[in-house]
Amino acid sequence: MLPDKGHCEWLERNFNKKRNLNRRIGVIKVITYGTFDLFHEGHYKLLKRAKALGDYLIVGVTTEEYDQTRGKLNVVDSLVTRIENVKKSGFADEVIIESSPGQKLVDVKKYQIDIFTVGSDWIGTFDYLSDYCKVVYLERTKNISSTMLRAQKKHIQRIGVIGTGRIAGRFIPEAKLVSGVNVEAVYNPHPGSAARFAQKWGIDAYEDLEAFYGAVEAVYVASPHETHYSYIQSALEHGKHVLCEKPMVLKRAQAEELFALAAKRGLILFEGIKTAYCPGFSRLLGIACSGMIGNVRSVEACFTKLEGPQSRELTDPNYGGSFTELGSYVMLPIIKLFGSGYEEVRFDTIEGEHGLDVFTKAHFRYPNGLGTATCGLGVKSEGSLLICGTTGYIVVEAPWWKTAYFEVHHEDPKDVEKYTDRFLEDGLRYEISDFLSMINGSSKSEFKLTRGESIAMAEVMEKFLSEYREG
Ligand code: C2G
Repeated sequence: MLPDKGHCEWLERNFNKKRNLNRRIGVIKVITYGTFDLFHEGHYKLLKRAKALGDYLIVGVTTEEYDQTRGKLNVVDSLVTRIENVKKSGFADEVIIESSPGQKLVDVKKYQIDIFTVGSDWIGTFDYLSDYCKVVYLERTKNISSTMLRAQKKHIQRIGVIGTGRIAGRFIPEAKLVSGVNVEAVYNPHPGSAARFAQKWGIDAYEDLEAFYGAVEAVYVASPHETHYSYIQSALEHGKHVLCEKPMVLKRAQAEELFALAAKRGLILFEGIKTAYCPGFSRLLGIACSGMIGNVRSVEACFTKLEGPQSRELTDPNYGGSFTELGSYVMLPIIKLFGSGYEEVRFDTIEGEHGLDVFTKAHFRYPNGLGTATCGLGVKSEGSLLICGTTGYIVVEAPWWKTAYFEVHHEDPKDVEKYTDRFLEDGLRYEISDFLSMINGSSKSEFKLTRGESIAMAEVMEKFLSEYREG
């Protein structure tokens, strides 16, 4: 039974009475929350500062289930270990468990909290609690040295970002949800760009590439397409693992050379096409290959995104256009399902200003199947994916590249199976998590986007550019 209004008011009065009593006897109660996985000095300093805000510190440690619902990936330590580490810090007077999203408000009332605090990476998120207690955001620790973790034989990968555009800005909050990585630095050679970006995200700025490489162990390349090749090469030569935004490179030989260099140096090189790593897409491929729709004979993928006429995508005469921008996505299901050995690929395009393609269809012919990859920056269409087989078809709801819902249909229109998966926020956390597992020696994610597949996509990009730009 829900408590009635009168009861709620009584509870409220009672909480306030107890809180006033706390204050009269001079006890200031502080509460904070976290996963506290791979306990490091960022956590230690946060707890120390939290304790210094008052007299009695309560720490809420998240359960595995709650972390899963809020989309935090790769949590390594068990709840018991994480609680023990919080206790060992010596700052917690009481440890509680956080198991659901609405719990903070309930706890603040239940424990008569005076101050709620978390790190500055959460600024604004918990302002709603300020009706009940003071809300303090403590400065997050930027760089985590591994001293504390070395003692536990664990390690957090220090990642640096090359480039400061939109996608780089999406990467940072997503990386925060992957336990075991810490984004610490950003590089951009243009004066002021790195500093502005770093200020926004609380990381270090570099305009000097050597110094940047000195500060990190792995890099995320999110610079303009044509610069990927040289950044990947220099990062690998400096011994850094590389996660590169799509399209990784624009020539087959470059992709081959870079994968060979990474292998020689024992480093991971990973093309970041986010769809390839999201749970729904993996399930979709599994079903398509399982024989549930017979043998796959046709794949049609479409991705359109309208861009303003002044955007880089529609004005850069060399590397703008819809296929360089979106082609990796729409090629992905075709190459995944039919392989890299297409017999023929040909392109139809509609050109806009600057000689750039605003709408492109790439037609793939395989010995036993056909693929159509459609993309547009100046023509809008349904963002659909249709996979046709000899006994049925799969239709993925738009936007299919954030695979969340799809249906398997058969000859009988009533015979439909429905599948739902989660694709959280910008979805970059899945590729970051797989990149990290590969760095840590697991090859379980390698099949999601193989070297051969990345090389085949670079080859198609090269063909397209040689026909439509250089040609
Ligand atoms: N923290 C920090 N510096 C770091 C890393 C983390 O100050 N380099 C802080 C976080 O801001 C948070 C606490 O340490 O206040 C715990 O961090 P996490 O374990 O990453 O937990 P988080 O995902 O931030 O969860 O309900 C959970 C809370 O919302 C916080």
